[in-house]
Amino acid sequence: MRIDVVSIFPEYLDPLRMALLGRAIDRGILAVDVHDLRDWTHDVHRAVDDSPYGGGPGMVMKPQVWGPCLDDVCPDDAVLVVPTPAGEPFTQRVAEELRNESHLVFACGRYEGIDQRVVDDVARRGRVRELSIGDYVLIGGEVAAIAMIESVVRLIDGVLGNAASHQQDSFSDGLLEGPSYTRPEHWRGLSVPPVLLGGDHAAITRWRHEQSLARTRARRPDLLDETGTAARRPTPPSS
Ligand code: 6GU
Repeated sequence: MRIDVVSIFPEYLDPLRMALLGRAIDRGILAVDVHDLRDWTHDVHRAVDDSPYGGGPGMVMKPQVWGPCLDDVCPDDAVLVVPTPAGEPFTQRVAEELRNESHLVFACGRYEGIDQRVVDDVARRGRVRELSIGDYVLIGGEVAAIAMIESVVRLIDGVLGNAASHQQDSFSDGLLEGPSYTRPEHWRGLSVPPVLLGGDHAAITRWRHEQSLARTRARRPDLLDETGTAARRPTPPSS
C-alpha cells in the first residue's frame, strides 16, 4: 500500500516511521510520503488560509493551494481521506474497507477546515471519504490521520507479527475484548481467574465470551442490539 499525507506540519507525521509501521516501510509492504502543503504556494508569505465567506471566526484553507497539490499527489485511482470532525465516523468497518486499497491520500486541514470545493473537485474524478475519529475536536487532521493509518495498516497481511491477532480484536466481532493476564499467578494480593489456569479450552473460550459481553454491556451498551448480542456481525476472514 502507498500512503501520501499532506500537512502544513509534516514533522507531525514522524511517528508513522516508528515501530510496526516503520518495519512495514523497511520491508516494502508500505510506502509513506509526507508533503508540505506550503510547497504548493506561490506568494512570498506562503499563505495557505484566508477568512471565511459569510463571516465568522477562524480561517479556511485556500482552494488555489490545495487544488494543485492534490492534482499532483492524488491520482484518480487513489482514495482521498479528509480527516474532519464533520466527517462520517471512522470505524473498524471503514478500516477494513480501506485496507483493500492500493493508494490512500490524507489531506490534513488545520483551522476551520478546507474550502469545500477542494473536496467536491476531487470527488468529480475520484473517491473521497471525509472521516471523523470521534466526537471531540482536534486542532488539525494530523493526529486523526495517524490514528486512521495505524488502524488500516495493521490489517495488511504481514504487518502484525501474528496474523491471527487482529481477528480477535475489540470490534472485530462487535464486542469489546475482555481482560488479559500473564505471570505471576498472584500479584499484590490479586489473582489470575482460576479458569485460565485449568487448561479446559472450551471453558476458557466460554469465560472469555462472558467477560466480553459483560464489559460491552457496562461500557458500550450501544454496541449491543435488543437481544443483548453484538449488533455488528463479524466480517469473514479475507483470503
Ligand atoms: Cl478527523 N479532525 C479533527 N480536526 N478533529 C477531529 C477529527 C478529525 N475527528 C474527531 N475530531
